[in-house]
Amino acid sequence: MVTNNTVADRLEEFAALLEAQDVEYKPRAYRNAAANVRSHPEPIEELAASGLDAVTAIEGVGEAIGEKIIEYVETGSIEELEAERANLPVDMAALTRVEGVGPKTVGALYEALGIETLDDLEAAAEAGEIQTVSGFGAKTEQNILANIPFARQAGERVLLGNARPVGEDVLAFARGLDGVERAALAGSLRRWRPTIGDVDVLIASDSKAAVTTRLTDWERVESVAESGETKTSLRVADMQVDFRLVDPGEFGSALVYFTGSRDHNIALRNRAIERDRKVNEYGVFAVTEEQRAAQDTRAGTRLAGEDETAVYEALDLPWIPPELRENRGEIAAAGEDSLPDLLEAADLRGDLHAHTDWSDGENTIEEMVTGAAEYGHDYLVISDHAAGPGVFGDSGLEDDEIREQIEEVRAVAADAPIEVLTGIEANVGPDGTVGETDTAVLAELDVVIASPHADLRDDADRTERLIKAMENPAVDVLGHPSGRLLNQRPAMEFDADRLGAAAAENGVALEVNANPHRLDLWGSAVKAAIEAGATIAIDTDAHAPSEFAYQRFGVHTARRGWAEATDVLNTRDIDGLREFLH
Ligand code: DGT
Ligand code: CA
Ligand code: CA
Ligand code: ZN
Repeated sequence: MVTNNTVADRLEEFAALLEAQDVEYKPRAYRNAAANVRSHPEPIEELAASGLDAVTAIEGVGEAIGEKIIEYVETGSIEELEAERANLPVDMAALTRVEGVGPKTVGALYEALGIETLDDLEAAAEAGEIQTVSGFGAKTEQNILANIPFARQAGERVLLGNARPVGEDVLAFARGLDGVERAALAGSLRRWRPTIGDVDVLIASDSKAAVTTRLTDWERVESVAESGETKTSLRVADMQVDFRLVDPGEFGSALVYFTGSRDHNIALRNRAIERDRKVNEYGVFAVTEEQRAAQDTRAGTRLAGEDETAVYEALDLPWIPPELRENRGEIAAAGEDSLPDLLEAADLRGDLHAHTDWSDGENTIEEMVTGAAEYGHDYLVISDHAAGPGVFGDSGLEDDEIREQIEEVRAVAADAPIEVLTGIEANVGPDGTVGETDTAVLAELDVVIASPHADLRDDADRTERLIKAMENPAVDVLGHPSGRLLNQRPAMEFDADRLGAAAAENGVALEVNANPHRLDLWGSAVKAAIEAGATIAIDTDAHAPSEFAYQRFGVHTARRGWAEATDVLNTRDIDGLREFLH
């Protein structure tokens, strides 16, 4: 099975290898093709089977690239790619995960020092060899060294946004199999962590051997890592998928156990001990001390096991939503019956952050508005980038362009089925200043989003930097406050309590950016900010109408931060929103 993702990864690797050897133009073409293959709705295998015309129908895929794609689908490798790999035998994916190290750096360091792996890179930086290479200084060497641990860890985890669709496909497949009584996602995917180590799927069945065969026979399985009576590990879409098969009567307790988190499970076990009970993946049992010490994991009187709610009830608790199961006070809150009434997707009425082709978006204002209406929103804020430092290229809007866009947005709004508000996204500089837009222009806009895009590890006090931005009277929303890019760029560090308090004081909403590369703010920061009195906004930062669907990642991230509908700005109706903005 060859997936669109695998093909895209190969094309990107090809691009990087060429770029490392200073080849011009081609890398860009290969990257562009990779992005289009990745997002193409039809399976690349089927297109390749129908021939070159079908493959080159994908945008950005010409004949040369199309032939390589077919070669890969048919033979599992690409001759020219193998030749480039032999020319430059480096672990390109791992090395370029180090912030500040791009393909050209990899090429130069291989040429000068023979660096092939992250370990080589670390050893060379520690030995002070990198600063001896022309074009590299001591500071660069220090930065590389500091960024290696992040890169190492980033390589091991997949973005929630990529893992979730894989998990949902797997779950739908499992649920359709003969012999499967119940099935559910478990692990970090069920808790909606921002990154995922592996996909966990729990299955209740009385015919485990037959179900296991049906799982391993699935056409989307790339390889079988392990296959036993109760546990099977498969590779699907380049991810590890762990299946656990359990008796239907133990499905609920197994679901609690395999959903985790580990710390939540430990806290549950301690609560059970206080009540002369025992909880494990097989059930909740009333036990004597003798039974507790017994080898038999099912010793004692069974109180629950089949259903998750009953498992919690047997520990004198209401059911706890999976997003809360991180041992951050949820068991105590549940014990007092004071769990939050969590936000739900249906509570959201609009999106406060979207881009168009006026800056770096792909679509017109009208197309974005239509997309938002089709998604079901009551309102949309158009918030393209303002010109200024931190905005890449020259895509940001100058003051006169912002004025022009305001007119255009109002014209679209006049005929739109939903409310459309004017807005801008301005960069937060290292000193907390917000963009370069004239204050008179900012005052004309309905919404001003201030977001950090660069200088994230500037030595200044980062909390102060963000607070200063929020103190700017024009600012309504602090966008993706940490500037992190998951697996690519660490978060700017700040004190979430102080940030939340300042947001409340200045009437600024803190964004939960729902783009799967960001998820910024994240659970613990949302929780702290809300406790400090802040209002949050769940925004997709959509650059195309299809990206309005990122909203669910923002909703579940906010739920990880214990957010209720009343904590979230865009659960308000348009009048409530306007009231907050004034
Ligand atoms: P991941 O895969 O790294 O994103 O994170 P999880 O939480 O999915 O972890 P994973 O896949 O290793 O295990 C799934 C769940 O199984 C985990 O959340 C809790 C449970 N679990 C696994 N091993 C242990 C263990 O040694 N002790 C306890 N208490 N629970 C465990
Ligand atoms: Ca997992
Ligand atoms: Ca696992
Ligand atoms: Zn944006």
